[in-house]
Amino acid sequence: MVLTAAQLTSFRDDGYLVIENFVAESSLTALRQRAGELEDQAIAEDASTVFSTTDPAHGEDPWFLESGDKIRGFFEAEGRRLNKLGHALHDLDPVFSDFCRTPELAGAFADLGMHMPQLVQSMYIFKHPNIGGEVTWHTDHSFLWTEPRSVVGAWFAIDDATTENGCMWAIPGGHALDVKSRFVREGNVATTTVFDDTGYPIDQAVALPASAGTLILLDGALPHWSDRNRSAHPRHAFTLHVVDGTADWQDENWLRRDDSLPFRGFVDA
Ligand SMILES: O=C(O)CCC(=O)C(=O)O
Repeated sequence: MVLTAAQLTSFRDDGYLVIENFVAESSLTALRQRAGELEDQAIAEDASTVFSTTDPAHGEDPWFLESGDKIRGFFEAEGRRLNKLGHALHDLDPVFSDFCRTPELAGAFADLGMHMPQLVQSMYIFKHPNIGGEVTWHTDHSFLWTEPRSVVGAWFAIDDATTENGCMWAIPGGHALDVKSRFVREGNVATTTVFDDTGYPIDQAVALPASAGTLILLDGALPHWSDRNRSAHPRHAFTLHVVDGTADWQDENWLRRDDSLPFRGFVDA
């Protein structure tokens, strides 16, 4: 067991679990360095697009829609820096794959009851000083839908994340609410279908400041948010989304894979 009984209870009750010191400093350094190289490469090639969660236009952007089985850069709206890299870092880059495929992380997902973990999506989110954008309130299930719901997010603080530089926020127990929207792809367009436009009770949200090396596990139905970076300090984070292969992945999900790159687990079968 990687997670204690108390941690499992906390995850079930709150919909999230904060685990400090999950990642060794050397692994953080390796990931930060590799992400920097990939950012430099993306900027040099200028092969990127602006990404903003406040702008639904990315649902029609081939650069985004075709990135499920690639490593692509997405620019901030201001400045020539990346908002993020996505979305198959964990399968295409050995440094990212090694970071994800550890016995500790595999054990944590096994403890959560995931029978056949499939690593479907990864993002390195830079949130650069002063320009790093907001990630609007959402649930991960809306984007990575399975029947039944199974997605769990593993969010890693690569830098210290604070309320000033854009740490995660979540609504404790919010995973018990019905998911209010779904991002549905038809052909080359993905749009959000809203089931309930009342909004999440964000007055109940709590900040989840996290020191570098912290892992936050997030239930797929948990509403979460991060502010833009209002500080002079970077807030790098890496996030990995895992679904259960025993649940049915929905073909209407925006994220598509070429047959040559099927979803994989923590260890090859
Ligand atoms: O890193 C962030 O600011 C947001 C990440 C997120 O929303 C996620 O991992 O689902």
